[in-house]
Amino acid sequence: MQKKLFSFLLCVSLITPGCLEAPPPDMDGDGIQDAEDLDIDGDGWSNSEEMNCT
Ligand SMILES: [Ca+2]
Ligand SMILES: [Ca+2]
Repeated sequence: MQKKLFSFLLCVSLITPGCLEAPPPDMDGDGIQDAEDLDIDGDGWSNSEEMNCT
């Protein structure tokens, strides 16, 4: 009984954080979050190039 309760709580604790946390922003949807993506909108121009040429 105790073991069952423990595994139930373990499952809940593993599943719950994933449900509550919003996924990281990913503008172009390539699976690389904006914070780490060198080309956040996926148009082939890197972020630094777009800063220079709008
Ligand atoms: Ca991305
Ligand atoms: Ca871009």
